[in-house]
Amino acid sequence: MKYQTPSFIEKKGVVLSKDDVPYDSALVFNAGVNRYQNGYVMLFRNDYGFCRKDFDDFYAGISDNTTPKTNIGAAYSKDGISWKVENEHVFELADDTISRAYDPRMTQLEDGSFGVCFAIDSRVGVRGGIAVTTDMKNFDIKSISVPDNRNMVLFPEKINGLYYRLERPFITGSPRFSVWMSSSPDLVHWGNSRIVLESRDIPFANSKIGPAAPPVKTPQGWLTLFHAVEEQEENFDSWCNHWKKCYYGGIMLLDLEDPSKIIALAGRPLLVPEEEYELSGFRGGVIFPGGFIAEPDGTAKIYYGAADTVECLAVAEIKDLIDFCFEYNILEK
Ligand code: M1P
Repeated sequence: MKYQTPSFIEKKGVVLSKDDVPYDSALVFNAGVNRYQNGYVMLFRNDYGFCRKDFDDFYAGISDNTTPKTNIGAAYSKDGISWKVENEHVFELADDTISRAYDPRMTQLEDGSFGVCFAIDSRVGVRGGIAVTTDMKNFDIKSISVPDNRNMVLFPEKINGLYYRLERPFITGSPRFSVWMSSSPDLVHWGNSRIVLESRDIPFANSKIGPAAPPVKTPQGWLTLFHAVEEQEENFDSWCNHWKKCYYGGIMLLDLEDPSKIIALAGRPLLVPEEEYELSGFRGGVIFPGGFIAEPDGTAKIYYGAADTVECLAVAEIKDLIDFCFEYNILEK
């Protein structure tokens, strides 16, 4: 691998997998995580109804049971490391046009409720949904975008009286999708859309990028994770044949008052797939951060899906994350 995860990042390994789920489960990944009551809550993506052999059979021309079904499960933890999954899944969307909702990201809003952003696959394109919940059981859907947009994530505070979200619309005819930002008075009506970051500005992306977890507020700015995709020459070890896309975690610092302005952006990846559980799986080589929690002791927990197969945790000092943005800042010419 041409990059390495910096040494101040401590990878804690897999914290949740299909083996922890008491209902049909093939792949557990791309979770949103937050503090909840006296511990933590995780909403995770649960793909089910198929297994590795189905893919092997598909490529051998024997079967075609490879259409993903997905629901969202909930898990709880006292320490953010050991998790217990609820007996039933908590969220699933499917109707005449929608086939599934996936990749939840969760932000605690100022009134204590949780804004949950999720992607939707539908007959008419990919859409981004926003729901509000207080109990992780009832989800009040506030808005669903027009196609094609996803990877939405809400800021935890209103800025100048408005909600803000990062998002990733799909650009017709280009594989180099960019990160955008919109604002809203009520989580329902979204507008004032602006571009924040272009994929071509990221030295470790030769394809798309996307927003990752809810930004963390620091005195220096909004510390913000994103994912960046670099197509490689070699295949990763994957259920899907010919998977060559490497997904890195990246980090930047956004202006507190105007988060469409980037203060500093590290020109090298923060999280690089290099462990076996990151390199092999449904789609090997994928790191997809969705949870970012600042702890009172100055550390941060970063939760990420690995290889589209398991959910993992990495820990770092917030100070080191900020220093990394400035030390490798590509905006400083
Ligand atoms: O397979 C890797 C990822 O591919 C998509 O990500 P992106 O939004 O960058 O296109 C999503 O399907 C995501 O769930 C998946 O982890």
